[in-house]
Amino acid sequence: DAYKNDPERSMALTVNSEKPFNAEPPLSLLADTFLTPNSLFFVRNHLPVPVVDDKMLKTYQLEASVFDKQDTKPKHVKSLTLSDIKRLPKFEMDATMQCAGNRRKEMSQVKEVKGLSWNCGSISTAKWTGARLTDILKAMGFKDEDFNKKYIQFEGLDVDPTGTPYGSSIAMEKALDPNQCIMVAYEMNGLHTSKKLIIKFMILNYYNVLRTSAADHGFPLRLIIPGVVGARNVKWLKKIVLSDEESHSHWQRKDYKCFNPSVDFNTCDFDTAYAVQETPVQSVISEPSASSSVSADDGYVTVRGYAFSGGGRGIARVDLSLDGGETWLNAELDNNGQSPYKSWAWTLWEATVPIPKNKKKLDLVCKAVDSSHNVQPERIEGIWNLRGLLNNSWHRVSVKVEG
Ligand code: MTE
Ligand code: MO
Repeated sequence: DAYKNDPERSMALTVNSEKPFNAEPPLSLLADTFLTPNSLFFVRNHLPVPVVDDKMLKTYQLEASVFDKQDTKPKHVKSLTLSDIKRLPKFEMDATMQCAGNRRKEMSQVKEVKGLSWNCGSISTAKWTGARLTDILKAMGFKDEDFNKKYIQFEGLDVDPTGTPYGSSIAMEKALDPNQCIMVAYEMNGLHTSKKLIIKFMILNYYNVLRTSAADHGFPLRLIIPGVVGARNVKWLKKIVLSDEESHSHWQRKDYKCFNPSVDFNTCDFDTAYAVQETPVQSVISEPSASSSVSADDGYVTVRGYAFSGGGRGIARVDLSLDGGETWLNAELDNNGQSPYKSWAWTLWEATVPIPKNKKKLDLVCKAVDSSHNVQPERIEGIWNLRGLLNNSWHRVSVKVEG
């Protein structure tokens, strides 16, 4: 069993698949806090979690090189140890991770799609601490001409049965742009490898709990490309390659691509389709939940949720409807003080509104507008794609009114 060394997980997660492990927090808890506790952070693994023991940590090296198709072997091979990386200027950022498959379940209800049946919880937020990717590349000693490549590729420690690792790539211009805040994290909500806490928790005998809570999310190093779909944020980061080619990883080339709604598995051409990168504007109602009811006697109902957009675009507005989208009101936004063009984390929103008289049912709908005035599409049909990716249609929740 290749998964026998997988870490323990919180019982609170809703499991979509055991091997590989894929799970999401309950929607009712998700938007309770700006930062998602590590034990509740959604998990999306394609492969077994790699074993990283103390012995391995001592000799852990992040490797990097320049490599192209015509090359017989990698050029300018460099590496840094974990302590080298921890000595670089510390960079800290709150960022939301969202799987491109978030809300796939709703898309599959329109027409069958291939993929894990995620509800609205394959999204979570953490405070990441680490070093900027550009600082790492500079410290490795790459020269200007090495950066004249079109792409930068990333590989994880996790491998498939043929020994091929999980991988991704992004454009070099993006990787080198300091405004994109791309980083290699060694702490997640302060609990990744923070020595002080480890000592404190070792005394409390919680050391292993801590270890396992970060094991699923990339311990000891995890790439964070904020505002870009989860798939490019390589966990257990081991290797970087500067190249004129995109990553050869299955998940870069043969997956995480969208097609028009008429394209099926017989007609899709993965080679010419664009690889998904920045995530589109999204919002979800986390409370009340779909099967619940509200009491007319209370007079008011509080509706809450999250909103998020890719590329650092902040949330300008969340519109809420109680009548299926006929009329709208504005929700109150809490973006935790993020700047509108560098919003790497979600915005939580809330509205307390009078329950309309003589209604048996409320048809709640939310839609967000980002700082570029991108809006969510009303219907799924127009964005349906065979892999069920990037469902950001209006989110609808109907609740009964009692009394
Ligand atoms: N990195 C590696 N090495 N292996 C993986 O399977 N899954 C990706 C990404 N990085 C993955 C990976 C996908 S599709 C997503 S959505 C995010 O990690 C999920 O991150 P999380 O499990 O920390 O929530
Ligand atoms: Mo994902």
